[in-house]
Amino acid sequence: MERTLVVLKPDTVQRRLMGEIIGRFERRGLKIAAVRLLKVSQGQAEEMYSVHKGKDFYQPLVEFITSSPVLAMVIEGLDAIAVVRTMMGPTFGLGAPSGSIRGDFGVSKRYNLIHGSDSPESAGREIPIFFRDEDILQYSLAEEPWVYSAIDK
Ligand code: IDP
Ligand code: MG
Repeated sequence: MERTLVVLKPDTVQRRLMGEIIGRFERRGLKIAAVRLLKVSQGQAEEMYSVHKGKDFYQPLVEFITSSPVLAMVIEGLDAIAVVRTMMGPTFGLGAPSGSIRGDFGVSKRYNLIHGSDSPESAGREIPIFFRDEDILQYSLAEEPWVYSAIDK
């Protein structure tokens, strides 16, 4: 099983869309392995977005992500990184297809509701910014045998 970092950004929390978005992940069969509501610090924001340092949208992005609480999660599942990215949709809400999180709930470039790791390397770097190893739980869900068949794993 693969793990990914998901951050529901300040616009999601302020617009009371957390439950709606978490519900989509649960219904898809993904497992929540850790969750935290927190105010992102300047240092955490700089680490999270280090790959964008120097770009014109970097500074306002750091200001946005530190402006108000976020909900950070570790989500686990088969191919979780790609599955979550597909569910998120492309970066800018205006062009994101209906059915995706960004396409259903937003029209903005910066206020695009959600962050999801884009590769195993990113997930490995991003998860420890928000979670200690012991905060990530291993447990089984009763319905799991009905989410994955023998040929899936
Ligand atoms: P992603 O979130 O789809 O992976 P990235 O290119 O990694 O997109 O950009 C990180 C975040 O920076 C985006 O989610 C968005 O909030 C913001 N962002 C990216 N490009 C722009 C831009 O051109 N203008 C304003 N904000 C941007
Ligand atoms: Mg990205």
